[in-house]
Amino acid sequence: MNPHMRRLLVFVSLVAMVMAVSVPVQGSESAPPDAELEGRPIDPIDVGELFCDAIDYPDIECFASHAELDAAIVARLGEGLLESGYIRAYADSNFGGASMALDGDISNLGSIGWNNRISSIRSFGSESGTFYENTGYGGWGYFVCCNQQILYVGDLFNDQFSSFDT
Ligand SMILES: [Ca+2]
Ligand SMILES: [Ca+2]
Repeated sequence: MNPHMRRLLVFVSLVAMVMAVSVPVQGSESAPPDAELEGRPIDPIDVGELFCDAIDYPDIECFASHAELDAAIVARLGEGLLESGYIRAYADSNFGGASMALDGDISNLGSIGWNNRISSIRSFGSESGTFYENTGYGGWGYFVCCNQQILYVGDLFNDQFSSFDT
């Protein structure tokens, strides 16, 4: 390879590196999830098996039971609960199984062990949000609002949600 050609190749690879750094990657706008169970760090995938407060996603605080999660949310939101509101998603129908409190965008529920698992939902206060068929808010949306108590999302939507936004 002659020196001129080598300089050209170095230039082309530098341009490629700069472009790779400056072009934003779709869906990477948020930090990776950071989950804890009673103060100790856990694998974010395990969030799907627990009872977690993901209101401050990507920071997630998990508990071993519904009762502990309920107490933690009341302690956080207190009297302001009805005004601020939040969404609660459950793995099983009738508000059963693992559950998670939500109040912000999550572009990939699979990153926290919740892909295609939600079967029932409650909205507290005036909170509204949309669950989507695909990650990155793609496919159809399932809108939830305003103190709705959805004991079962229905056969069409059961175990289908892959992302969420408010
Ligand atoms: Ca389910
Ligand atoms: Ca899905």
